Amino acid sequence: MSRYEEARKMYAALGADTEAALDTLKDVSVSVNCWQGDDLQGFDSPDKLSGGIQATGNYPGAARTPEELAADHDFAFSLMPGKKKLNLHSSYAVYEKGEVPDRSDIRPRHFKWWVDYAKERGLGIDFNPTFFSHPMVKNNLTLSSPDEEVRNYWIRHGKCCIRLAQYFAEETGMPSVVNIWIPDGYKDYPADRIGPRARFKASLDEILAEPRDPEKVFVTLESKVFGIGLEAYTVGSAEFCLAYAQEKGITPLMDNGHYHPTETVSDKISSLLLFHREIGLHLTRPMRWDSDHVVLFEDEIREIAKEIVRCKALDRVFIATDFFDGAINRISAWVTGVRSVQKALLYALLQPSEKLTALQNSADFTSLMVAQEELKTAPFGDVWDEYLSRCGVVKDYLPLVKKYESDVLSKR
Ligand code: RNT
Ligand code: ZN
Repeated sequence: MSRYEEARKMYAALGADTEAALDTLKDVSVSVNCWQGDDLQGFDSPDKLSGGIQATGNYPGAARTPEELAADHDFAFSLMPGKKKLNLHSSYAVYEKGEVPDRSDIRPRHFKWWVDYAKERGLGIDFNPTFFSHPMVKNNLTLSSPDEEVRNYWIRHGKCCIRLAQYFAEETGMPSVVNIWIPDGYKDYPADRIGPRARFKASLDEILAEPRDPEKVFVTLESKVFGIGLEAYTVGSAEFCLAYAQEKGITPLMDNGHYHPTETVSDKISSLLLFHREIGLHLTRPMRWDSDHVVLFEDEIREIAKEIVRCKALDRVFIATDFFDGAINRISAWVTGVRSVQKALLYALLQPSEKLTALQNSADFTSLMVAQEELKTAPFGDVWDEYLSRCGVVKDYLPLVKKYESDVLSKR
């Protein structure tokens, strides 16, 4: 009997159906953050990364052009099983030689290059306005700035991005998630906390006035607790973003690096699912702060995946990765991170949720504890390997990444 056959029987004895799990997983799409490929540098501004976020490390071979980034995507995607979506930032616009980039006037032609790329590969596109790493971010403020010139510049940017998402959805035939996150905040105690939030609210209202097809374009709003250099106050806090999303009927997005360290996103998912048709997630690995380390197959990511599965919400959660590590081979980082998310989903699909819930409801917490512990040492790896082989993806990707590094990356 093959290892998988053996595992299938062992899981069946625990109450889980491996065939059903494998079948479900292959249709779950993960939106892959393009910015792991170049430490979030983008193509439209020589400015260093700013906005309270940081990529650290100077591993050689980062993509410098759309062609290089696309080639790296192709290679990385070939090593990831399952469905993928392309997740772009507006800073990855492709300009003609001599054209001066202007984020307040980005048009479909600046993204036609990526649309062609996506269409050739049958990929959908998610999108992010880029409210950072730019000279029009003044005093760390964008949509909440008291300077109307600054605020209006970024409102125009937001509107452009909604129009672009509509264009992506129409061209690819797949919905486009357009995620708004602003870095705005203060390093030290502000004198006025409500003013910036009121301006942010008014700016969002203007951006959302942009027409769009709500079945094709999903606007998400991402909150944050604090950023580096912005420790005292964050305009787009959790309360602000949740209340705003609720009132305006847009989609809340939670990044699991954006909460106080003892809060867990896994515990928040069920609450939001009771009040929103869809929710968005940015999956990352915060190491003591919002460090955006590569996602690994760890407890909290498994717990997040379990919540999505147990709530039967795989079709209501926009799952995206958000990490950027410049200290290691960036392609390996991409593959490890995305595979970790997929592993967590498979792990979650192999939980006998109904049986466990029945134990909880009958208050048999002793049996619940034993059953949950038992599952941790079930032969998960054999089911994962089976998934990779059914998807036609190699298990041991590192030799291929090393070869790509010497053939391609080392020549950059
Ligand atoms: C920053 C947010 C945001 C960015 C990306 C690049 O803290 O998490 O989502 O990481 O937009
Ligand atoms: Zn994020």
